Amino acid sequence: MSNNQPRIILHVDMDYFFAQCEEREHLELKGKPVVICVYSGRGGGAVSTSNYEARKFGIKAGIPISRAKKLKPDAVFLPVNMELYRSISDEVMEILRGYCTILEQESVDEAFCDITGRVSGFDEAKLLAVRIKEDIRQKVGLTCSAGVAPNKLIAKIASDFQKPDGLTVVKRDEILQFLVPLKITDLTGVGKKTGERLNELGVKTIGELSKLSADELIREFGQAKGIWLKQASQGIDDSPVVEREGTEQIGRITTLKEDTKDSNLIYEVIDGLSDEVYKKLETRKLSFKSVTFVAISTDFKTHTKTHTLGAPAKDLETIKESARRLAKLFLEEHPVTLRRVGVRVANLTEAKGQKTLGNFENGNKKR
Ligand code: DGT
Ligand code: CA
Ligand code: CA
Repeated sequence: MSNNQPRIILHVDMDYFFAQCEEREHLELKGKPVVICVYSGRGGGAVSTSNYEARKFGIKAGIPISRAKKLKPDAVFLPVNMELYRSISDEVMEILRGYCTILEQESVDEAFCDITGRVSGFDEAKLLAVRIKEDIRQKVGLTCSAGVAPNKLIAKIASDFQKPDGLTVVKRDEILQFLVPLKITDLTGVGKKTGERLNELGVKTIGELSKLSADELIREFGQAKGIWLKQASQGIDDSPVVEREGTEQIGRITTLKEDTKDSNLIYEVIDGLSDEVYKKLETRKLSFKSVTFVAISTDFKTHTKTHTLGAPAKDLETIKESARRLAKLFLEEHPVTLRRVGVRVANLTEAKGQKTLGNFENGNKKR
């Protein structure tokens, strides 16, 4: 790191993410075992994830669907609806972004936030994490688990430490006692192969791993991995939180006052959402290259329509116009009743230079 200020990193991971998204969309699923399935061509397939009710019966990610059906025949089995999970993921990431200086989205359901500059220390960081969890619960309707620590490695292990709806804070001087009893496979980056080899060496816990010398580890696993294992076992990790290019999107989604297919009502809502998206872009001085209209129909299906611009734009009109046009096209193609609608922009870049509005308009009108 370029400065010496101790870092405070927050890691957020959504609880039983795909299954919890389905619970949000289908309230009648609450309390029932829910299994999300990836079906393969020939009627087989594997479990992608399951809610905690289903996990009680031994149904977890990776097992064959046929096995899950034997374990709990009357569980609810649903196919993956990635569009839904992506749009809910965008809602979560947008909230997180509001609380941190840098956000690194690691996967659809988790992210690292560098909150160093936002809080005075770990006590305040804990309060902030509580507030973020509550905000996600209220605005998105889902629970998550969070970890707060001086680096990414420990923050990630901490978020997984108490699940679901957990919060674990590990201060610098607590790192070693936190790590010592944990299994080596809890160390993010120790996969099956490394884990097995370490087991053969009689090493089961991170505490035991930390007792091996760097030389021994390098001999076993090579220079890079050996050094990494030595450092990780002591909770040392200097990797910075970095924004992943291309993953960034800014979106707003809302539930309509009533279910409708009336385009005028929908346009009105889109205009409001476009305003909000624009404000966010403007404060962060970003341009976008694509606009997406998101529609969730009353049958809970999520649909999206995206328009990619010829050149980056940063003006409100382009967002509004594109979103309205996409909505119009969508409603013509799908005469369905809508429950929620959203607008998002993506392919974000820094709005460089002093291009005039005219320039942008010329660029954008050539569609
Ligand atoms: P958690 O975090 O333990 O409460 O449960 P999840 O379901 O959120 O687990 P996580 O964070 O490892 O994964 C996030 C989502 O990614 C999960 O909801 C479904 C998907 N996923 C996880 N593992 C697999 C897998 O083995 N296959 C497939 N297709 N999807 C997976
Ligand atoms: Ca998760
Ligand atoms: Ca995850």
